[in-house]
Amino acid sequence: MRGLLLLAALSLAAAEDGLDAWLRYAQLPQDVIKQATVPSGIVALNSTETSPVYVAGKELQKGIKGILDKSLNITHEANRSPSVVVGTIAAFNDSGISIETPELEEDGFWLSIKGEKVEIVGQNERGALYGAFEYLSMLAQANFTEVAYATNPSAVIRWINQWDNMDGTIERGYAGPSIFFKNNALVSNVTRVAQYARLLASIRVNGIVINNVNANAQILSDANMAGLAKIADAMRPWGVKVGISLNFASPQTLGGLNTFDPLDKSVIAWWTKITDKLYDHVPDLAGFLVKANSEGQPGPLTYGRTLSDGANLFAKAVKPHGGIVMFRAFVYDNQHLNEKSWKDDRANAAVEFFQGLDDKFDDNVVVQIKYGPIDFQVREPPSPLFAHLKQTASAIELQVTQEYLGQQCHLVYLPPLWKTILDFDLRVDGEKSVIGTDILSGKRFNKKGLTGYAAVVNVGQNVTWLGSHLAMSNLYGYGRLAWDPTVNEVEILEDWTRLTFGLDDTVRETITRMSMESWPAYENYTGNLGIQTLTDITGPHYGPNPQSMDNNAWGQWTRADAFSIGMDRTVKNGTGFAGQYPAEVAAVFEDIETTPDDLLLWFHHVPYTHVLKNGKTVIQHFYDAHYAGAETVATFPAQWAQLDGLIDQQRFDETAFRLTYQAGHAIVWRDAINDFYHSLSGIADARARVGKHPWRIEAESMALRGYRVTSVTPFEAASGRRVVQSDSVSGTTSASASVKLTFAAGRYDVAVAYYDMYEGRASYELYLNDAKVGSWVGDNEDRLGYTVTRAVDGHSATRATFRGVDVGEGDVLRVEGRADGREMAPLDYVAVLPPGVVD
Ligand code: GCW
Repeated sequence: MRGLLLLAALSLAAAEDGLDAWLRYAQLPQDVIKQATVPSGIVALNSTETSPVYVAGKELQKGIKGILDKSLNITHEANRSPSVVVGTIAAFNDSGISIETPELEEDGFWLSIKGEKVEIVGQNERGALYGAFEYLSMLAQANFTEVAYATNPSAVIRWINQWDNMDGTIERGYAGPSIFFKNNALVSNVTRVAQYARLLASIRVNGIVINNVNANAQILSDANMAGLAKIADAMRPWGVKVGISLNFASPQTLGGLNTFDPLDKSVIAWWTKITDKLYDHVPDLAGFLVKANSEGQPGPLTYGRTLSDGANLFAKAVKPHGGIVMFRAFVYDNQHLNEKSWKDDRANAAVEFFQGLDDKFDDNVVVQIKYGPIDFQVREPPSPLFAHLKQTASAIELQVTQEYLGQQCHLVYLPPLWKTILDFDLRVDGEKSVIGTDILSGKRFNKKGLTGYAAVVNVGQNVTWLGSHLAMSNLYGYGRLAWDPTVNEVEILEDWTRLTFGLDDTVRETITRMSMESWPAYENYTGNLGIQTLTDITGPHYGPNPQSMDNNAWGQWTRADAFSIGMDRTVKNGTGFAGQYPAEVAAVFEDIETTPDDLLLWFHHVPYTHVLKNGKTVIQHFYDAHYAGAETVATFPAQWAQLDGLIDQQRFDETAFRLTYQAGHAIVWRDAINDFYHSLSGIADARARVGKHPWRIEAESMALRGYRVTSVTPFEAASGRRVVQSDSVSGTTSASASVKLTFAAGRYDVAVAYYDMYEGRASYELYLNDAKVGSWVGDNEDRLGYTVTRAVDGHSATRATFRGVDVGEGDVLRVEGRADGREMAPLDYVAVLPPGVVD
């Protein structure tokens, strides 16, 4: 028996924690290894330990050992044995190895695999390292084909923006504290920083801004400059340059000047001096990122100067050092937008603020534009600003951080969303102007050779980097698309899955299928038809709260009333936003007939009874989509269960937990949004599901002991608008809610809907006729990284499900809840679900 158990344990893959992400170099099966032709040694044409080529040599050694179980020696001089040789074009030439490569661009490389001879030639050191990672990626996927090709990046800027605060917190961080900052200083232990740089190099990211765009001027203190130098030293061998975000008011707040006017001589002198000093510490600093005059941040407009005056101030300071300034287009006034005015529109802000400035920016300024005109919503049209900056260098800002997209607790694979933007043809001046291949590549306009990509990423100390194993496909996908925006999103996923979880077909097919279903499902159960995510925009941006979108100056309005919904952004009758696009595109969005359904409510204000191109009314589409979305993710736990034993237990269990949570939270979303619009419009669901839950028993209707009934805000965050909460304080007696079941005897799944808040770990027990079915603790704050709240609301709403429970007619079901801290063991309902019913 013992022996058997041991064997079983050995045959399971060793537990993995996710730290190595897609760079695991897991050993291939012996029969597969046999098919590989392995070079007899490694030649890295640079012997300086901090050079990317040296690092590439080490990485090749590590990878080949891991994947093929072959130990190879590294030398730094060319020799006659058939080796894998890695170096720059210049180094190849110097060492007398004749190579014939097509023209390579900055960071590009040539990869040639012929028998035991492998040549990896970089245009620069970074390119050589990228080529080494490419070769290893092929080996790890058991791809032993002979190849000879060159690849060049679509754009020179491929950056990450961390929104890390100096106190170690991360704005919109869901994976633990910062790996860069602690206690208002840069960290001294840079182990994770170097590991991160390795991951970034493998996806060809070449720059990172490490502090929040809501920047703290203290980043420029002497001590912090020294700390920054250490970070840069840790990332440099991986070809990743470091940059920082600046606070526009620093000359005043840090420098003690009485102004931060960008045209003031003392201000210019201050920035010049501080920049020179920074470059003394970090000679290859990538540059600065600036958020100005946005959401309360200071900027040039404070002094009646233009945005270009502001950007050029920094551009001039970094110019002599070869640095660039990423100046964010996310400029809007969140104080003075007024929903009462039909023409007010936050979406108009970027183009309006940058109007007339196209020829005003210095050469080394890059305007960084969020993909959509509002803010990383589940669906947006592309920012029209991409069509307006013809002379100014520009970059797109994407968000790997799932701020409005489930905060890494929901699986949402983002490349398909990004592709709706990258593949969009803006038809500037009537000519093909696809955002990815024409505009961001710098081919369509004279962009001064500077274009590209930035992604907001919230990597934290969590060993999985993003808090979720599956969320990592978004970081990987970002790098792949920034290099080549035409690469197919399924291909990206399949590569990532093989690298992350191994070569099993079921694993690859399952993860690919779920991931490809995930964004459409998320859109279905959150906000449809271009109405935005419908989350709590004044709070955590996580759970449902549609009414938070309106009646405030944030400008993410839906203009929903009892009869109609949507933003009229037409020129003829609305905010005029549609007219910011080039003529051909403007015409499509101006006309309700040609506006695609999925952006209908972005551009038009219509009655709930408006009939869509798919034949449904707007309101019925809302209802149906929400049911469909929740049903799709309800299949995720079962899809994932197929992988039990095919991947390691640790990542299997951690992911199973999140997918089960997501399935429950999707029902929270579904019911909240449907109840809200049902109550607002008074229009019934044609399929009679909304507000009807035949398998549900509301907690407030159960026999209660020690529980009292309370209402919730927003009302739609609770089934039946009410919940029960324990009367007893933390740790004392438990409260109970019980009910005699009247369902026919049979096997059911029993779900308990409850709320899991911050600062409290209430415990629960579920009984059937005094026999315990199961127990759980409200400890999501320890297990999931989303922005937790202290309230009974759409963020804290969650479910515990017990599958396959035998229920007899007349059985008494009882939930016991024990309060802890602020968490008064809140219960919403119990659902006794026949197989296949999602409710
Ligand atoms: O969407 C908003 C976020 C803020 C963020 C801001 C920005 C860093 O909610 O957290 O601030 O966008 O992009 O500047």
